[in-house]
Amino acid sequence: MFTHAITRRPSAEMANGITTADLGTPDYHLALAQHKAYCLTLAVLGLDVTVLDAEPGYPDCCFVEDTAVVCDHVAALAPLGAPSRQGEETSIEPVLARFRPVVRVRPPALFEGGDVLQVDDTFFIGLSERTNMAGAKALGNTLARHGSTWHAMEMGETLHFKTDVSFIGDNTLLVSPFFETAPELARFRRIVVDENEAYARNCLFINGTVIVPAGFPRTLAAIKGLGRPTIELDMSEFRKLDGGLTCLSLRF
Ligand code: CIR
Repeated sequence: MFTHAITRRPSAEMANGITTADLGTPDYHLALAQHKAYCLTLAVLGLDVTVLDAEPGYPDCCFVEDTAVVCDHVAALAPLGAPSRQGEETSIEPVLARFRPVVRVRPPALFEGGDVLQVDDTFFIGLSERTNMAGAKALGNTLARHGSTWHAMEMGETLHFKTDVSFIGDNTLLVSPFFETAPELARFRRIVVDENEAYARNCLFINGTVIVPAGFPRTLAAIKGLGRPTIELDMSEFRKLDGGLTCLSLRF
């Protein structure tokens, strides 16, 4: 069960965030409203939510997931792979330190939390343009010292591992076709989400409920078909910056 989340409000500078999407400029005020709904949803699902202010100079700072990996025993602070985001982790450190001992991984090892999927005490670490093998090893070895196992995962051309793979409980993953047969994921039931609903591969599983981005009816129906409670959230403004549901929080 998760009991806590850390989020950070969108930045008034978010229009300058990194993006590969061709969906237009995010509307800051709408993003604030969507963020509020997101935080409220986590609270309704039982989490104590710490909401941090946006950090000047960091247009992508609301995607707080990328700044750390938090497990039961330790929080590993990320050396972020995107140059414009390096430094976002600094102001997260004292907040995490209230809950966990914090270790810092340092460059040239690089990782971003969006590349790290935790299922119980196994961690899948995607090797992306933001996460290198040195980063995966440094993070994996830190987690292993606390009894976890980890796998480095080769990836296709996607931003983060969790852009393509998310855990929705009951031993089930939503995956892109790229991961349909990945041997490291063989023990899971895999629901393949095709290109038409690619954004919905990133869902957020919180204490038995699956939060699904609004507007992806086939993925929603597939999850409901498993008998899972679902909540839909409008993520339109974060999607314009390549951000999904998991990106907006650290959960532990
Ligand atoms: C970035 O490119 O870093 C942001 N615009 C989006 C980060 C999304 N984070 C995530 O998938 N965990």
